[in-house]
Amino acid sequence: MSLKTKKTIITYGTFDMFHIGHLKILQRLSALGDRLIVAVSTDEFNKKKGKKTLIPFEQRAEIIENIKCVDKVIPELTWDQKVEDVEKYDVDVFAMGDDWIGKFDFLNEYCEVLYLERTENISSTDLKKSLRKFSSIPKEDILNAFEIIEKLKREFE
Ligand code: C2G
Repeated sequence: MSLKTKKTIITYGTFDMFHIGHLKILQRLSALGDRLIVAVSTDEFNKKKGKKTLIPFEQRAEIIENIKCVDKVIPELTWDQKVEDVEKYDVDVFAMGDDWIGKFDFLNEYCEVLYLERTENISSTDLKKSLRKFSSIPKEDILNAFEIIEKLKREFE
């Protein structure tokens, strides 16, 4: 009987517009064990989730792959792959942010299930909203604003 030495953690997400909330949860998950596997949702799967992403899957996966505390990145293609992943990678802990609380309790049959507190006041959705607001400002208005700032700057010099 082989003694299991490495504790494996798995989590899932889109990680669009990677921000501090994403980093914090990955760091906390990694601290729970020895190996952290992150399943990154593909663009096709996000369409099924009704989620539009700004950053394409390949780039989101590459960013996560290069986060120090992440050991492995796999694609998330469907809602139904979690049991298979838990068994395939011999996972000890499945964990998500608490915006998913209770949604994956069925996995308790296969491994420990945890929901961690989200980082407040930051989300990809809000970042995208701000970008949309910003990009909705007519170019002329932005140029005018810069002109006014330039004038003020000259007056203060
Ligand atoms: N998160 C967080 N704090 C934030 C924003 C996000 O801790 N301020 C966490 C979420 O709770 C989640 C992870 O970061 O655990 C990734 O979040 P999303 O990219 O929004 O993931 P989502 O699109 O909800 O995908 O099968 C599950 C899905 O793939 C989850």
